Formats: sequence, C-alpha cells, structure tokens
Amino acid sequence: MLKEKILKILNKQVNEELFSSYLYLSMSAYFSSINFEGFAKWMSLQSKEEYEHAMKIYNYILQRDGKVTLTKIETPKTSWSSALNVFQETLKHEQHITACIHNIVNMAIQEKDHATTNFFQWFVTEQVEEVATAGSILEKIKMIGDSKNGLFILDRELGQRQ
Ligand code: OFO
Repeated sequence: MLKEKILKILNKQVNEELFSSYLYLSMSAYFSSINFEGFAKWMSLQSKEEYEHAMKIYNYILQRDGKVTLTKIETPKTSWSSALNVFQETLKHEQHITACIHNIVNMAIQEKDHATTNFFQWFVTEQVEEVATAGSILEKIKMIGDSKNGLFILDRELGQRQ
C-alpha cells in the first residue's frame, strides 16, 4: 500500500504529465497553423510520449493498490511568437518537470518507499534526455537566427522523428 502523501504526489504527477501532453499538442497545433509541419510532427510525438509517461505512473499507482484520482487539466497556451519562443518554454517546462520528479524521489527516500524510489529512477534518466533534447533544439534555433532557410532545414530534420 502506498502512503497517503506518496499517493497524493503521484496523482499530481499524472496530472503534470497529462498537462505536458496537452501543452505539446497545443504547440503542435500552433506549428501546423504556421505551416511548420516538421516541428508539428515532432511536438505531436512528444505529446504522445507525455501521455505514456502519465500512464506509466497511473499503472504504477494501480499496481501498488492505490487509487488513481484524475483532476482537471490546466488549459495550455494556444499561441506563441516564434519557434524560438516555443522551445524556450519547452525547456523551461521540462526543467519544471525535472524538479517535480526529483521532489517525488526525495519524498520516497524520506518515507523509505524503496519501490517508488526505484520506479522513479527511469523518470530521472528520462528527464536528463528531455532537458538535453529541448536545450539542443533551442540552441539550433538560436544559431539559425532570422534565416528562413535555416528554419526550413530544421523543420525537415525534426519531421524525421519516428
Ligand atoms: Fe514527461 O517528460 Fe517531458 O514533461
């Protein structure tokens, strides 16, 4: 059985991951609206990954005989000023999610919940990758600056994500 405070923070994280999925889907819609189909595809795949993260935690709660409590998902923004602006916010969001994951691990250690500490190691590693990927795309966009050609090439590159 999960301790009450662990159950609460895990349910909160399900909501955080579902919001991430919603946010990236909204970013995908924004990119489609400005005809950046590669960026849109990348964001839509990212949105699916976030849904999978939510489901991993959802299934873990059930496995530990906990009650999944779904709560209202915040409305994401629907427009941004540029691709640069989107990736600045993506990086910031992933840094926030990393802090949430670290918070869960800290609490699990404090509560001597070894199973949760162990389960969340996957997320700790995943967050290193998520932050690095968002950061590297952001750096590329900064290097490209105002070059339409550069953005066109990056759009093609991101559209290759499987
Ligand atoms: Fe779930 O890793 Fe991004 O938010």
